[in-house]
Amino acid sequence: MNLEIVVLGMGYTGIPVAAMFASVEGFNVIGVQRRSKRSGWKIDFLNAGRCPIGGEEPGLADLVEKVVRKGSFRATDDISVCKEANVILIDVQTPVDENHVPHYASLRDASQAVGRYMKEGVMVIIESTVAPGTTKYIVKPILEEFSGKKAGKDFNLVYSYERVMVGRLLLNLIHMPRIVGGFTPECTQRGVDFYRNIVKAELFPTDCLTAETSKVTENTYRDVNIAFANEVALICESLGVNVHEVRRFVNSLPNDTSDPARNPYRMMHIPGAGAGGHCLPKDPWLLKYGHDTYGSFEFAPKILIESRKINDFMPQHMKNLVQKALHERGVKLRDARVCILGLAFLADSDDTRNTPALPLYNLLEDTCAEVVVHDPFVKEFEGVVLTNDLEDALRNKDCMVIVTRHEDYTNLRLDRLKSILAKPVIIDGRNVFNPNDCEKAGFTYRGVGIGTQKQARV
Ligand code: SAJ
Repeated sequence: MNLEIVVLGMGYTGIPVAAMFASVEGFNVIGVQRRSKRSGWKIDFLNAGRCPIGGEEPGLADLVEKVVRKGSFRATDDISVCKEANVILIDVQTPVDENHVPHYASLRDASQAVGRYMKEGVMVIIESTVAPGTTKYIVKPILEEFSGKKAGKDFNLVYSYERVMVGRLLLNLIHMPRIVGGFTPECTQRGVDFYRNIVKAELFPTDCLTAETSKVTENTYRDVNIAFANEVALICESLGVNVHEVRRFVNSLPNDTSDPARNPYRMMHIPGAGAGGHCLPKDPWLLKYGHDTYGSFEFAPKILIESRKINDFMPQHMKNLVQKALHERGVKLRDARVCILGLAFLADSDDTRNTPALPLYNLLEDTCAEVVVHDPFVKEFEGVVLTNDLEDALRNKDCMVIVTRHEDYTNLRLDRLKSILAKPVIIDGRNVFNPNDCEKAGFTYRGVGIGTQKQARV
């Protein structure tokens, strides 16, 4: 079967999905990317067979090179390529603004452009994460207005969300079950048949609204569980116990005693320095927005909002740990020289979207004598003193603060650290070091959720 496919948005979702479909025999894929100051460079980069996504991303760079050389994938900023397309995927950014309201400028622009060029019989698929109700009440009317065509009659409309995760983009795309929500059952079936070309896992057919709601609920579920773990971590610190031991014991309770490892009901998440990324910090607000805007009755969600507050508080808590630890070493925060390890929001990636390292950096930068950030993958970041040279970052600093669990940091040796740092002080936001080893080696150690008897009143 020959198919002309267009993917709008060459980001962490658009690039892997475009490359995967371009690897299917007979499929020809064009990636559309605006020639913006921030992302325009990706077009020529991709057409040179190179993958713009940094960090550890198994298989993606090879696949991009292969499909470009094969001639089944190219990138452009010319949106009019949509006029030849049988299938158009929309993978643009859908952030929320400072009032937690969805900012749909890219989605509206993309929908207008697709509407202007799309042909009869095309299938339009939204993959971006959106508030429940967005496909029906925002995208569909725009597509119909600009094309003069009717959804479900003259073209198919589908909402099918991505489950990608940096560091395993292709793996999740191929092996994660996928939910396919159609505007009509025919739209759903065509969507399912289409994804069957690349997805080896189960495909769940449903409608657009249920699929939209499932996506933001899936991420909100994770955000709420992380918030619970962070709240327990704060309690453990005040009690003087180690949250990671508590978590190990809590997660040891099997549901199925014949197979203890299989424990679907109790899976306490991992507390830490904060929950960043493009998804978790915004999807709870998209869920709330959908309910507030398209819901049929008033109800104020509480858990998802309080959870966001707890997760957003963790950078402040990290700063408090820095202050307490330095105080123990007789260093005032205003005189302190601090090294933050990790700018990316996730281990071994270069993705800095909504990273919890930034609010911590800003909090410390306002008070300390010097703050420098190290990251092995992030090459530049406006407004942050950043280096890729670890020794340089640590030299003569009064403390090091771990925010991202990059592999490189898990191999750091305490004796080496002691010889580089001015003061042996470690603030651990990702449980990288063993507190007892640190204290035995003469360090002042503070970790999220790591309480010591010294601190506890009990
Ligand atoms: N985090 C914790 N504790 C945990 C897990 C994560 O503090 O136990 C932190 C991480 O350090 C990071 C943030 O949360 O700062 C997000 O981490 P993540 O592992 O959720 O990474 P994302 O945001 O790239 O991936 C999530 C995933 N969603 C779910 O697992 C429900 C992924 O499957 C989605 O595809 C992705 O969001 C998305 O694009 O929506």
